[in-house]
Amino acid sequence: MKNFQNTGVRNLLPEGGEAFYFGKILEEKEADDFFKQLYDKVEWTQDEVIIFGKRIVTKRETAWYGATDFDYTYSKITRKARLWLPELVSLRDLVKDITGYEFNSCLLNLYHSGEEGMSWHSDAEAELGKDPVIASLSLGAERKFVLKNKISKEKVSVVLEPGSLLLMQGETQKNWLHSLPKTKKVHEPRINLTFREIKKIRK
Ligand SMILES: O=C(O)CCC(=O)C(=O)O
Ligand SMILES: [Mn+2]
Repeated sequence: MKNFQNTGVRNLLPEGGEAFYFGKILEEKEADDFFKQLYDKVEWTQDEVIIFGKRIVTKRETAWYGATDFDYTYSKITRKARLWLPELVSLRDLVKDITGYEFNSCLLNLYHSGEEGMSWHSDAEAELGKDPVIASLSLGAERKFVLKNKISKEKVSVVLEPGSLLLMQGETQKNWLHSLPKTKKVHEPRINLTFREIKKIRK
């Protein structure tokens, strides 16, 4: 596990995991360009979730990309990943330069406005292995991101700026939930990229 404390990047969590907020790693113009390219080029699909046995289509759109067309299961639905786009390779490599971590897949989320968000969860799918490292890059509208300790319920929030990077590692997924709360204050879209390492590739 990598330690970023001496780079001036602070761990937001008081205990039980590590969430490092690196702030903006892209200049405004670059972040804008990536937003536009990904908005147009990514094969967005509406997210389907199963709640109490019912299939519900959410407004938020998602897409998975990676080095191979592996199968992934997300909210109980299995789909095939698409092959990296050049923009995703650039961002993946930038994230590697900054964090030292290599990722073989990326989940993208498109929130059309503050009316869309993501409810409390942890990223603990078996494919990610124990104590996954997740690098989250934000583009577009600024949104609040909240972490909540599973036992103490203590909350920690951070505003994810456009072009910024957040890295979760260690026991964060085991001990903390996270969410992107809905808000009436935001009317602009946001794209979030979470780079992940799928340990067991299924095809
Ligand atoms: O949009 C975000 O910042 C969070 C996304 C997230 O938690 C996820 O995709 O698992
Ligand atoms: Mn998540």
